[in-house]
Amino acid sequence: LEKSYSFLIRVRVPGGVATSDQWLQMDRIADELANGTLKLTTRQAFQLHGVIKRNLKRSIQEINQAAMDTIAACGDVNRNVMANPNPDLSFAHADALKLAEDISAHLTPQTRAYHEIWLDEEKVISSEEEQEPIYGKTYLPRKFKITVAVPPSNDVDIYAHCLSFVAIIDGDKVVGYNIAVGGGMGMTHGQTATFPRTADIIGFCTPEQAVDVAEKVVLVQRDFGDRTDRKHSRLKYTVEDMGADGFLAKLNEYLGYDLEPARPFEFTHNGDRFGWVEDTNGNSHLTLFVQGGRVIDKPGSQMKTGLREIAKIHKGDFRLTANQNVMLANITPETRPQIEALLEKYQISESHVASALRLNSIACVSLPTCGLALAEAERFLPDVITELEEVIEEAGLRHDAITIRMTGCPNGCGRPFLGEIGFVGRAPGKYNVYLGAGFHGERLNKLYRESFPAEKIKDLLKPIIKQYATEREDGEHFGDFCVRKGFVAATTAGNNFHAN
Ligand code: SRM
Ligand code: SF4
Repeated sequence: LEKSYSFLIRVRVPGGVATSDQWLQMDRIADELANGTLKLTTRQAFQLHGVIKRNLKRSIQEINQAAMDTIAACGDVNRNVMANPNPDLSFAHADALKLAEDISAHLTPQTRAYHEIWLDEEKVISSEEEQEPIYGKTYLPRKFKITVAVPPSNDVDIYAHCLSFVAIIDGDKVVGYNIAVGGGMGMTHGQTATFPRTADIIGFCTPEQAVDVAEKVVLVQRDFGDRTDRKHSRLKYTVEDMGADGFLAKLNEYLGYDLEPARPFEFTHNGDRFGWVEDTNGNSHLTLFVQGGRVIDKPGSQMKTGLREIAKIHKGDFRLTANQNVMLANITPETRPQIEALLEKYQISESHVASALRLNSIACVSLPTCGLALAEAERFLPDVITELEEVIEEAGLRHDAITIRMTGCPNGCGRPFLGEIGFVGRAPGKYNVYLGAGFHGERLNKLYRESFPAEKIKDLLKPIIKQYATEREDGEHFGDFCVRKGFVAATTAGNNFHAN
């Protein structure tokens, strides 16, 4: 008798945009073939947990029938390309989504193996070079991650990824993109040669050049990334070792032309904007908070059922955000009253009542499904926030956004090193506590307490939060305050995350 192996399936959704029908299909597959929940990830993708081995092929086939796939959702290739999730609010967002889709299509592995293995398609014999014009025989040294952002929103966290494009807008036109390279989160506790890193902005390209730039950055990493040590193989180490200038010179050589100098832009936040927004076409968009990205029915809020019922009548689409939330986009004026009634009926209203602290939280999956977890995250962060909310309430900060992120290990799947408050699991019930990240994701935080007991977190942070309430400067964010008051030193660019 074989063991009952269970798997997770990650479904690629470039730019996070899924139709109502795709949502319904994912909802059904989650019920019939997985553990009955839908997980919205920090890369704007779906995950299904608890898919048992005998259901694996059927799940993947049904996902493909819904015009989605799991290709390159994992592995040493380009992963799901992220983009700000609301293309309908401006021309710039539409351009960003299109660029994300174009890059995604261009960098998708060409191999037919996926179709042959999972979709039972006929075997086609071709040489490996023919199959993979970009990745070649040996693919990349490690996973590769791309985002596209439209300022002032940095919700995709451009500084945390291998390569990002930041839209530069002039009047009513996207004139091009600034290019950021060399960001990343993962590290290993106790090994200072591994570190999170914020990306460097190295130049500017025109919209027509952007896909080519993405390809050539991938090629530089393919040819110069470290293939001898997986802990030193992400693009961030290639950029760190070559220096941003050295990397740019090599990239220009691969491009055959020079990138222009980067142009000015400004981010104001890296969280989601919750609630209703109306656009000039008369349609509405609603961003809903999904705690830990887990779409589930629970006492007090039947989010999974409610979103299913909404999908049955919603003529627009569902947009997964980079912060594990969901936007109901392009709600027509005719369907809005029905959707509002369903939101009410199924009590999907947390976005209106939750504290700004909770709305700005991310927790990675961690236990029980993640085999790399050292401590709880998704199941524990909500309790930590409940405790901190008492402090926040007393301090009069209920509506003040502070980014708070927890992961069960230092791989950084919830981008914890960019949280103004970051918790990273060390052992069951023990967390490294980090403070001092920039509010719009521009600066990493710094270690404040090592291996700290979970039950004392509230006592640790209470005095700092209270002091922040009374001593902050006008408009000062919590992370900046922690640095100004000396709780931690600022982490500046490059590898100084571990320096005090
Ligand atoms: Fe991740 C590995 C979950 C976003 C850095 N990540 C894993 C695995 C597959 C564990 C494993 O290898 O056995 C986790 C599956 C847990 C489970 O039970 O579901 C896992 N990662 C996730 C998700 C689901 C977290 C979430 O709660 O949303 C995210 C899925 C993204 C997606 O849709 O593609 C997820 N992972 C990230 C991010 C954030 C991002 O991409 O914006 C990071 C940090 C950014 C970066 O890559 O630098 C991230 N995951 C890692 C790493 C460390 C990579 C490194 O550079 O060292 C690992 C481990 C590895 O690759 O060896 C990892
Ligand atoms: Fe698992 Fe660690 Fe990623 Fe959390 S950060 S999902 S514990 S690998």
